[in-house]
Amino acid sequence: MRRKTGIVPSTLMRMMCMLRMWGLGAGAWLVSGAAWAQKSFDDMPYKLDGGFDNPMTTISGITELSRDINRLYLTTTIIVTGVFFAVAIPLIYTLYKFRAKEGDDTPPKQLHGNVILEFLWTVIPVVLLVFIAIPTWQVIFKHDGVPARADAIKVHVIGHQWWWEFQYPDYGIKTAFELHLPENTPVDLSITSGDVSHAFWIPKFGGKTSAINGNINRLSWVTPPAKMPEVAGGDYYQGQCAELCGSSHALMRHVGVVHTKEGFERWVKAHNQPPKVETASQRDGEQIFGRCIACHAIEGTVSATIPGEKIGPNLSSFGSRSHLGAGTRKNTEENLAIWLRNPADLKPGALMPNLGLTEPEIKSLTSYLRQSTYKNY
Ligand code: HEC
Ligand SMILES: [Cu+2]
Repeated sequence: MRRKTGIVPSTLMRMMCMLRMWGLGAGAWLVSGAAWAQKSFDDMPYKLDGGFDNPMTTISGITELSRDINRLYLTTTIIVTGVFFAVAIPLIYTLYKFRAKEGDDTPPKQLHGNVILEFLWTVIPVVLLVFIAIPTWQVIFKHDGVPARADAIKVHVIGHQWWWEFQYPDYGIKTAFELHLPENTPVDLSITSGDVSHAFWIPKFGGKTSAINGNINRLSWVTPPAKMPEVAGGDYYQGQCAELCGSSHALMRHVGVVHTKEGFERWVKAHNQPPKVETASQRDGEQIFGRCIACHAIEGTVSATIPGEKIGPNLSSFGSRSHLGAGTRKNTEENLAIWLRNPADLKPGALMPNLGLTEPEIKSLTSYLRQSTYKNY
């Protein structure tokens, strides 16, 4: 006997009840989970200071590369949405139509070995993959195959545990954390690592790229127009190391700073000027800096004449950096003092040791280092 009514409404009711219970359960989990996450965040000893105008997002890209990648995502999403409905609708229909019915024990008709079906569900996915592969190749070759433009600014990007170094071979500049660039200009980045693998990534510029020791990966984009008046010191676009590289991986940020052309030229001219030593305390600081020069250099001072690779960031124009410790904290006098007292207080595993400096020494050093700024010129 086949029952025509009754089964559907009661099944639906049961499903609705279950969904409601799941919903309530999931809601409770979400609320308590969010409260727990907030509390753990508040209790966390190592926090990042904010203060950048541009959030890290890939969906509102500002370079041609990031827009091309987004278009590719959109194409793929449209195709897979079509596939989803083409599979889900017949599936739901089939589940309903051929469900087990009371009093009907006949086994369903078996379709094993149907050549036409086997052929179709092999060929259709192949065709779909080709439709996704073609635009993917186009984007890869458009941005990867072209030789770097002759007018491009060359920058060597080196990932270190746990900070980013930027070297401008054409300008003799070495810096950290802030990748300064002129607006509307092609940039040719050669990305590598000084130790373990890292990944360079400014989401709004697009093109997350691995930084691998002994290997150079290229990335290029054309910078967007500068938005802010140059007095503000350029537009800051946040980036973050995107490959787990050790205990301070999450505290390894970088920013792209886009200037007007004149602003960039001013930055280039002033960057390597030595700190202006004006007070007695700054003179002391300059002296004490003698203990740091095995690992750090400041252009235009003795420290820069010592040969060999330095393991710490170049501190020329350090006073102008918005943040210190690869974006861990805002670059203020107090935070610099905390850093100098014991770097690991701000950053676990920081490869700069606690140098056992006294408070007066720290005061002189902060006063000296804050003089090393291109904004003074
Ligand atoms: C043994 C090497 C070493 C010595 C010695 C050393 N540093 Fe460092 N320093 C580092 C490293 C490595 C970093 C990067 C740490 C990080 O961000 O993870 C660093 C970072 C810094 C930073 C932050 C730079 C930035 O771009 O945010 C400052 C400021 C600094 N050091 C000052 C000093 C001063 C001042 C001294 C001397 C009193 C000193 N350092 C001695 C290795 C050293
Ligand atoms: Cu890293």
